[in-house]
Amino acid sequence: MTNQLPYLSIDRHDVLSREDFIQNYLKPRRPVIMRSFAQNWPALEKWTYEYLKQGCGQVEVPLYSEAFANSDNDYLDSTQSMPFGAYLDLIQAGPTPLRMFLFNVFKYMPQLRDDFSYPDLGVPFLKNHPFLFVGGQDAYVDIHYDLDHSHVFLTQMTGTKRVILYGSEDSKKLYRHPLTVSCNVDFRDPDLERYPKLREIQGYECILEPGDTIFIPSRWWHFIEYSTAGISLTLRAMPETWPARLAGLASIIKLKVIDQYLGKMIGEKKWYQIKENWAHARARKA
Ligand SMILES: O=C(O)CCC(=O)C(=O)O
Repeated sequence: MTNQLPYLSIDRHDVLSREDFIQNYLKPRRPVIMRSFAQNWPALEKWTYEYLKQGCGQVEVPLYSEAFANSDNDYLDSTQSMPFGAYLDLIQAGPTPLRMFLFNVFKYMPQLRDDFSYPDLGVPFLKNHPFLFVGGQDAYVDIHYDLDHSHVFLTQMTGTKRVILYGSEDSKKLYRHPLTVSCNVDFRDPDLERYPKLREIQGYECILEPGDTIFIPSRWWHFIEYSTAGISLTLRAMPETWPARLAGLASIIKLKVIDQYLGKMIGEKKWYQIKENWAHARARKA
């Protein structure tokens, strides 16, 4: 039987002004879904599977499938590669756990940059780093938050996606692995006997449809499941203050470098088990 947690819904706006966004979502760090963010983007019509295939179907792309829950995989580890066009055919043919992560499609099709814009929402967008995410039905991304503490604006272009979010204050009760931005819980069917503290925190859930943009504030945990095959575009923005930006930089150094070093020293599997035990000890105290 599937374990269900009682999620709250996420605010949704057809139109959200800059001021409302800043006061009610950016400053208090609350997620929100907006239709107005991408309303004038030609990309929503133009970026069909066929169009992308014509533009860069031959490019060999890394693919991801393994969860990092229940394993010592890193969420940035790819498992295989294939030409982008063949991969698009694969996801249209039926469900597959294979997905693409952080794909810089603009390197191969720079003209795509003219098909979207950055709305003025009072945040410093990282304009050199728009990324495409593509996945087959049933693919999923285990819960994590972005290592560099950036804000995420994820726009669904085609297909639908289920998103589950938790605030950064819930890290310990999510059994976060120390020195990482991940944890071992599989949110498709969370094991509440093994992770009882999940009952004490409140998560949020939504289904994203084409044209929806979700704002995931800096350091918010996100789990993503492809309800159908689909494509989304993610724009990122730096946190507003310098201390928060420096904390993001420190996070990259601290988490990535130290975690990898200890994994090599101790052995990946043993280090993973140490982190899992440590996460349980911290959750019990939380
Ligand atoms: O939509 C996806 O496949 C993953 C998105 C994600 O995790 C992110 O933008 O940080």
